[in-house]
Amino acid sequence: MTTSAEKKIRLYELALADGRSASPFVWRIRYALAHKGIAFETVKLGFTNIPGVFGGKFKTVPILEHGDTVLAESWDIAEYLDRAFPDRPPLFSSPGELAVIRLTEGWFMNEILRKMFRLYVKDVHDAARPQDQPYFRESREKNMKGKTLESFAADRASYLPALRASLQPLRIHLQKFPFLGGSTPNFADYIALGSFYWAAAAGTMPMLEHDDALRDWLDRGFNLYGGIARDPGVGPLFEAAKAQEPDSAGGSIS
Ligand SMILES: N[C@@H](CCC(=O)N[C@@H](CS)C(=O)NCC(=O)O)C(=O)O
Repeated sequence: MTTSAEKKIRLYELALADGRSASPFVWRIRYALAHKGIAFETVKLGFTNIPGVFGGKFKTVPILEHGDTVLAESWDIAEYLDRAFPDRPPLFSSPGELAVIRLTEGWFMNEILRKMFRLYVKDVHDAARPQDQPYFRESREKNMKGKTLESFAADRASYLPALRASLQPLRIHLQKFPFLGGSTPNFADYIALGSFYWAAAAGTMPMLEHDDALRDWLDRGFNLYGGIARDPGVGPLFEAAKAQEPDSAGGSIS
């Protein structure tokens, strides 16, 4: 009999024109696989390739294939990994932890990721493979009540303050703990970190102020598992430090 560990794992991911895998949902699973120490093969799909695999059964990635098991929906995949690999470090060490992370996921999706999508939707279009761009535009503009990506993104910088403010619960929590999961990272960290990675990989506008208190946690999180999210080609998440304004008297104020 083949054991779980012997069956190959394939992760179907979303590829941008530059070949980078960039999807907040895929990245939480990349983190989850690294957390459990599970090796996997990657299959990169453009947006328009997704209906061409598994007979069009799935509309989105990530899709995970493990032997005869194939499933999509990042949450289902995370739960499956714990079931299929019970001898590996758990993503959810108790039903209570799972429930609280599910709450975090709902909050993050509704309060944060929605705002990130608004800021970066035009960037994702521009970064997508040329053959995926018409599909991406049409599908997103349909959801934006007919507005063009350009008009939707035109005043996007004015939405930054609201996004930054909505990250405050993370900052408060991270004053007390190194990770959202406490002393070690858990799936809540991966949900958030995957989204920040995606914004940096596809975005052209830094999301956070230079001195944002999330910096240390983001550094720790991107460095996990041998620097899983360290990619020198990815854009900055932080604005550059503002140049020191010389005061009008030309001297320092003591
Ligand atoms: N609820 C899904 C969402 C996945 C999702 O929206 N994936 C996007 C990539 S970020 C996708 O595959 N989109 C395909 C499309 O828009 O056609 C999950 O958690 O896995």
